[in-house]
Amino acid sequence: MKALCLLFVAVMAVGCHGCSDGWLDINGVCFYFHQDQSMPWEDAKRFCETSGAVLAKVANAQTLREFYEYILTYGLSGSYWLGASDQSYEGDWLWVADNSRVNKGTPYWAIHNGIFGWAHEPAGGADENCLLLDETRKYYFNDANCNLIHHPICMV
Ligand SMILES: [Ca+2]
Repeated sequence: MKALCLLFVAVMAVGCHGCSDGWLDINGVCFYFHQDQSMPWEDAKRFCETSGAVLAKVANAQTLREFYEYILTYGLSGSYWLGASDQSYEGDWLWVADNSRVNKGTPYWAIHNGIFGWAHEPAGGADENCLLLDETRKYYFNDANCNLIHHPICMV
């Protein structure tokens, strides 16, 4: 998207407008937080795809930080589905956007207090195979049951 914008500017010598109104622009990647829509993970994935988008990928720590700032700035609530799961192979988390691996640990995943002290999510095993930006975990990553009803974040 960014490269396309730069090319467009270079060739046409006009401004690049980036994301559509209501979309969050992070370095030319556009995100929409659908707070008015709630559904299971598979439906959220399809919901984004039917509009030519994809369920969101958090590509780096800056994206996670900007998501959190956006949520605070606009007073959003609820938890949001992200486009990753370990449904194909337990414990192997992949982004649907490009089939790349989800980074583990800090600064992405929430921590929980288990039998052996503090540990990072994911901890749900085969019952929790979908990636949630979890309101109850200060919007860090958490593995959740895919049938739960949450809001989609779409990405183009
Ligand atoms: Ca799992």
